[in-house]
Amino acid sequence: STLQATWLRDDDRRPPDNFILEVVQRGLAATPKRLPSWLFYDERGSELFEAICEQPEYYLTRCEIALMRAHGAEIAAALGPDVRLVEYGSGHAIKTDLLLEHLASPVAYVPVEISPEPLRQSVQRLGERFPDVAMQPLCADFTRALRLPIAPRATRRTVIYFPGSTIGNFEAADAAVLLRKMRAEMGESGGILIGVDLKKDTALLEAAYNDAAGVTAEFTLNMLAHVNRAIGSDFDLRRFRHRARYNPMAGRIETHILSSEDQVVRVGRQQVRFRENEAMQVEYSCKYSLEDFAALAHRAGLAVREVWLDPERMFSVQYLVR
Ligand code: AVI
Repeated sequence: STLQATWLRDDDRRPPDNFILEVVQRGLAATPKRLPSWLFYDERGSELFEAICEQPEYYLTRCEIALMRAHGAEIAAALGPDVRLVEYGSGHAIKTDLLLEHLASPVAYVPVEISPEPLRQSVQRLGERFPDVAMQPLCADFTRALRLPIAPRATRRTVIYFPGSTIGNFEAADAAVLLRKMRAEMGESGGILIGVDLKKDTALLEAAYNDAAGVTAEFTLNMLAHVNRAIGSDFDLRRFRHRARYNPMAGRIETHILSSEDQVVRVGRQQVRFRENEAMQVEYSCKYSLEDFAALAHRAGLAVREVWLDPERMFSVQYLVR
């Protein structure tokens, strides 16, 4: 195997330990209260997200996989030979096999993931399955400037792979900033292969974020358990609940944590009051039409070269170039 010893970890740029406390206190001081969605992803949160992907109502993963199966060869042809693939927020890299297996002579795979354990497992698995592809894992937060490992000499282009519609979790202005950062990282001849969820019937969208088994609700409330563990706050999960609704004007699912009663929560040295039914915003999942997304790409100095859709036209995978 060509599994390289490049186990890069941006320890020197790791946020200070009180970073989460500062973020939470700032979010709770805002009106309305809000917490950033990256706080979902502790170990339990990542497990719950994987369970969400298996819920019948959460069509995103199913449709994207069907799409990659149906169009893998065309997608690979668009990317061309000798690609270095950089995957943002790779997690367990469940869709990556479908891409690597079709690519002509892929040179290297660089999964960028903040959680070390899924990163280790995915390079182990993919390294065994694709022994000719150099595995260059990078343990880092993909929203920050990345120090990508040096590309092997045979690399013809760098393609950034960003599946799952994670771009939807960024508000438009932040999404444009992130796409611009990718544009710089992929270089002149590079590209971005990105999964983008599409606008559709409100009932289907809302069902996807309110599964009957309650996995999404558990995922949402786990944010409070994560915060409690990280900063010693005393959120009582039984006194809050999950709410996800589609806002058609903004074109996004808006997820809130609602306080079921009037209560006070200790956060660091502060006592924070929640009114009954007060809603704290924790996630946006933006949905795009093909035109909306082309306009966003344009704002970031990118053009949509190709779009692939699943048979039900629920989800898209798009190839962006300069
Ligand atoms: C990771 N991200 C694309 C998911 C989404 O659909 O916005 C996170 C998620 N939140 C609730 N369900 C899934």
